[in-house]
Amino acid sequence: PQPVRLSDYRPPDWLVDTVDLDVRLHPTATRVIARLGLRPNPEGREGSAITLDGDELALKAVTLDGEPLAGSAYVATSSALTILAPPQRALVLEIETLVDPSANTKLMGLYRSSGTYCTQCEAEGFRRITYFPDRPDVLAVYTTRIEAEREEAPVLLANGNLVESGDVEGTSRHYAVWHDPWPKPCYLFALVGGRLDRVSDEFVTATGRKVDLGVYVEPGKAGRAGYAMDALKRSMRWDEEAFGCEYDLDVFNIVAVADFNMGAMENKGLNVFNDKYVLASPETATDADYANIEGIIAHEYFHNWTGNRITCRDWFQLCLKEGLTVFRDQEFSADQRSRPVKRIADVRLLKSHQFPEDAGPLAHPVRPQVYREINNFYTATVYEKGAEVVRMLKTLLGEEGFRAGMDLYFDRHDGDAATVEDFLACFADANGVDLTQFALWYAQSGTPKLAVSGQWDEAARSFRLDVSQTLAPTPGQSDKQPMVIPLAVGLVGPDGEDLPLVLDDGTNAERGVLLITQPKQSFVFRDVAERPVPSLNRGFSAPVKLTSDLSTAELVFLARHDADPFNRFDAGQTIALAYLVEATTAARTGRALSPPEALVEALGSTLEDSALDPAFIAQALSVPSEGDVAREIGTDVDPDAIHDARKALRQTLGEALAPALKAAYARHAPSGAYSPDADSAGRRALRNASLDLLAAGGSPEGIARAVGHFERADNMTDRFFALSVLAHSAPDAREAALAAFYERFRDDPLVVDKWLALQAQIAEPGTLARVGGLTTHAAFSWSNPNRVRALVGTFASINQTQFHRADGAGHDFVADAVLELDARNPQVAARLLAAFKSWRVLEPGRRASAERALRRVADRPGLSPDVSDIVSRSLE
Ligand code: BAL
Ligand code: ZN
Repeated sequence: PQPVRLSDYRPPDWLVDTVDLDVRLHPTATRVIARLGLRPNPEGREGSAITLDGDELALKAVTLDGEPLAGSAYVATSSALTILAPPQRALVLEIETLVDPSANTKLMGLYRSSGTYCTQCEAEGFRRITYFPDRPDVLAVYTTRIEAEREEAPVLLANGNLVESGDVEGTSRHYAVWHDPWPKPCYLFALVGGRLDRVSDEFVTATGRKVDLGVYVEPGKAGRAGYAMDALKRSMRWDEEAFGCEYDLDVFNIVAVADFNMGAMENKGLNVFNDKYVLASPETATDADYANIEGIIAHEYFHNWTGNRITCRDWFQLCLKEGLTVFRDQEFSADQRSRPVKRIADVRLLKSHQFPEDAGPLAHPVRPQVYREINNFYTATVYEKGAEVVRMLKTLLGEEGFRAGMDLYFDRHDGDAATVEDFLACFADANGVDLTQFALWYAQSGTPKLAVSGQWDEAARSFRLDVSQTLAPTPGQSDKQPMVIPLAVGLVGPDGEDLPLVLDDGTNAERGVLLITQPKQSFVFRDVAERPVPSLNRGFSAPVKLTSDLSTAELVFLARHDADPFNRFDAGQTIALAYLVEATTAARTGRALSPPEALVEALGSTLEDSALDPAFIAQALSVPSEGDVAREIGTDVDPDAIHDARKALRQTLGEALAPALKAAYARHAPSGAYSPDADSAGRRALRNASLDLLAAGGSPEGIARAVGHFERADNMTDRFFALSVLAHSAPDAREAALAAFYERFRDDPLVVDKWLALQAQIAEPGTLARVGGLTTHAAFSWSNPNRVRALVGTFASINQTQFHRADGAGHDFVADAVLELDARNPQVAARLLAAFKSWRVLEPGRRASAERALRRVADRPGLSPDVSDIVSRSLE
């Protein structure tokens, strides 16, 4: 496909004010009649044709102002319908098309999931329903009539409010008419038809609007939708309180479907969800599942203002709604749960998913300048780094300044299709600041590196921090400019208390934040009578890779005393990471390695600090992943050596900390029935982390404890965690436990996904054959994205030793899977292929096999635009 460039943006030539849809559902021949109220755009090109996008549509009829159009008056191709020489005035174009929802395996446009008709239109799926100017800056008011067999689809839903419903006289069919008064781009269109159960509730908004809430699920699953409904109501209240955003329709519906490319979709008033992010019960969902449901329900709801009321001018502005909405859902979850633990989890996700993206061939700015396939830009960079950029704005402007900017954004741009410039201008105007340099965060890709060193001058009673920033070249960007980096810092005195941060000019570092804007800068703090330990990038105030001259002893000190919980956690991780890098080299060279005493000391203190939140301790006990270590090493990576080093470290920690771990395990035994609340989840997390380290060495005692934990578990969190411990650490107990688990949950696809994913992660040579075998298991299907992601996606993204097998068979397997999937579902195939994103850092043998696999994919004729884009960028 031809590249699309931001610099080529032009306003649409024609606007659509109203869309009246009549959708007659049929399993293989759904008839769509679209009546579009069009008018020339005063800002478009004069006298232009009407060009509408299309994809896999069968055109049946076209009329203009009620008159059939002569064949010579339009051109219809597979990708466009062009009305030639239309009158340059307001007109009504009616288009009749046929689509086949049952044949739609791409899950874009109108398709069927377990018999339910549903739609997915973002980014460019609406053109698979009818011909339309499929771009986010064309906003229209939609009225949707849906008609279906009553027996097949008793529930008929679309955006907005229900205005009419009834039987189609003399037939077995019925209909419903929905009207959405809020103008919206077509990517927010949705309809659903099916046999579904409903969980009902209501919400009264701050100004007294009563909203009917519905969560629709497959028959028999309503008992598992209660938590999602509860999360929805909490989200609605929170958005009023935190941002003054109130809901604006009489109805808000959520529909859970089993086949879905994404996590969920924020269609106006009718969110459609992957059922993985709706359905939960103590027996089937883990604490992490509950937290994800809460976060994603909130995310999609929050889009109602950041995405729907204010949408994006073009797809380059995707971060405008996604980064901002991720930031908002992160804040919501932080308020509902433990703020420090949420921050730790978010940064872990950023580092594990976004940092490698930013460091490899798929690196792109938060706002890309060019794309060949927009589906490939729903990335960790746009979402997670996009959220970090918004967070930095808040750090720079403070709570009130940030809120003032958001208020102005909602005020100024309600109803608009906006840009990143519009967004930043609101913060600049509301605060009287210049954000020109800050805007580089949207334009420059790559993770900035920050090197910091400190010097205490005893005689002058001062402390100097020298900071330098660099940003390495990334694809398409060889020269970089210095970024604005808000660096939150503390100076921790010998007693563990923070010292005042008075700069040498007598000013205070505002809110403890140093503003880095130059390649090199120094900051001198005065009245520093004793040697402090600097705590740097507190709360992970900027998404940078920071190196410092802190000694291991100073890191241990911070792990014990830092008032900033994130840095307290991070100090331990930094010690562990440095040790793992050294241990990896030792594993490859056969060199001797000293024991990890500093880490044992730091974690020992953490475990024994009764003032700490158990969820925090659990995070601290979780040593950096194999991917984290690979990224830290950065070149000539040998995944086997990393795995061996990490395994040995976990075993050593389990042994050295055994008494404290056993005590923590015993102290956090369950008391009472399962509850998904954060405190209870934190206790389980610490108990399970203790169980895990105690079993890491495979000792009979540790394994027996895990077997008992598995057998006695009364909830999925404990049961699955114990199963994971057995799968990874107890080859002899593994198979029986896996079989028992499968037998118990074989009829529950979402739980079977856990079973598939766990087996895909086992770091043993037999795993590839196991995963290959599972692709023919009755529980697996190439058609369901959740199954594919659970089995093949987990193998490729988590199992570093087996995906990157030295014989190349792991790479070949994933390449074959990509090719198998591509004809069916290009989006899922492309996402899977992106697992190769760090291939260039591998040692030469593995690098060569990854390249061979990528070239084999690239050479396959007829690749989808999605896969072709990822493979060509990966090889560039
Ligand atoms: N807009 C796509 C799904 C999401 O980010 O909410
Ligand atoms: Zn989103």
